[in-house]
Amino acid sequence: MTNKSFMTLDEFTIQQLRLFPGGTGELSRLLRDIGLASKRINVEVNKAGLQDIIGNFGTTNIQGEEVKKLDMLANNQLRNVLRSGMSCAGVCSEEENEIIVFDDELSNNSKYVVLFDPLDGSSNIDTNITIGTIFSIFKRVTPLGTPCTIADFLQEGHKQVAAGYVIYGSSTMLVYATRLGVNGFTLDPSIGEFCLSHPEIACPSEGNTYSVNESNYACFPEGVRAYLDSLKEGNRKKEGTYSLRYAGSMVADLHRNLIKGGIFLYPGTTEKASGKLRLMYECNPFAYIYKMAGGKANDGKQDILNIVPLDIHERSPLFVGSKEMMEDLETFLA
Ligand code: AHM
Repeated sequence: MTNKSFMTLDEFTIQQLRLFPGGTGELSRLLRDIGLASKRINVEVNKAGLQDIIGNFGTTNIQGEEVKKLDMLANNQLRNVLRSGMSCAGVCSEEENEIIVFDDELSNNSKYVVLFDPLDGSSNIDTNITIGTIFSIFKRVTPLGTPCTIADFLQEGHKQVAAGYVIYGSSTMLVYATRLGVNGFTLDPSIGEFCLSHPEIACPSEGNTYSVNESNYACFPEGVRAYLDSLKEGNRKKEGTYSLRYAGSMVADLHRNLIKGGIFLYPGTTEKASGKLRLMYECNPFAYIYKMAGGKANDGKQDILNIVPLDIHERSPLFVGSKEMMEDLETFLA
């Protein structure tokens, strides 16, 4: 096999910048910073079993969930790298109670704020199953030169300027979307760079896979149950039936479905009407990525990207996937 030369993440973002002559390069710098933080997280994830970083940190987050040591480590890496990069005005993390305003001269003059789930699927850490980092970037609505405020973060998903994820799997990949499209970069450990391996990702309009925690079936809304029943009967599939694939780590499930086609469902239940997933750190970024790749996402009633957030930690049901599978689901939910 010959070694092809792949463009690095930095080279790619600089090339994209050339399409916008007035661009300041701030977004490119932010993506570089997120890339750097995730390379550091990747190192820790890779040797987690060899260090005392598996298990609980000993606290619970604002959602009442146990915080893992690696959750905290990843959170601090992202927060610190983004703070010292000075290309964003502040951040907001699933693991922090409040927004973090950087409030120094350079940061106050930055156009962007970043939201992230530092380590999604963290209940899988202890068993070496694929986990990920998810991020979302908004342009500020408050004036440059002032510290950012909560209003900069509480924006509808369609106002994201970029969103992406890093998947710590059999290889480590960074995938991000802007209105120019969705591109995937695989970490080449020999040079320590993310390299463009999956240019212009398009989600197939149909797939063979559905991903859902079916143990909650009895508590799902009727339309969701009817849709799942139809999948088992083959639904509109011409041959065979669908396969259920659920890692319990949404980055893994949604990455597979993005590349191969499929649908992911995390509905509300009779006990938890809004489900489990967080609008700002999980639903919005993936809804944006799928939309830019030709897929769709909704909460059962409306496009995820149109939800007006009221709280940085609010939850939402999530249905996201290949366009035709989503349209089919919509007929059951209607
Ligand atoms: P986390 O933020 O505690 O990691 O939870 C989010 C994860 C998602 O990655 C995954 O899709 C979901 O929780 C799985 O939940 P469940 O175990 O209820 O199926």
